[in-house]
Amino acid sequence: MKKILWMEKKYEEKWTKEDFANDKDCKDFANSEEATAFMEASVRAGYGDHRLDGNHDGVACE
Ligand SMILES: [Ca+2]
Repeated sequence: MKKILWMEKKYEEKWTKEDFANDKDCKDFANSEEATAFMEASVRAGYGDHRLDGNHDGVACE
């Protein structure tokens, strides 16, 4: 839980609603951790998961 909170803090202000509104692909992220943080933030903001987690295990672009 602490790690998740830290991740959210780390990425908290990285993206705007415009980023969430544009469809993102795995190539738009440096790594899986960043893609997962984006996916979770986008879902929280109501913009969906951008289909970044193809096998639905909660980890994007692994
Ligand atoms: Ca996955």
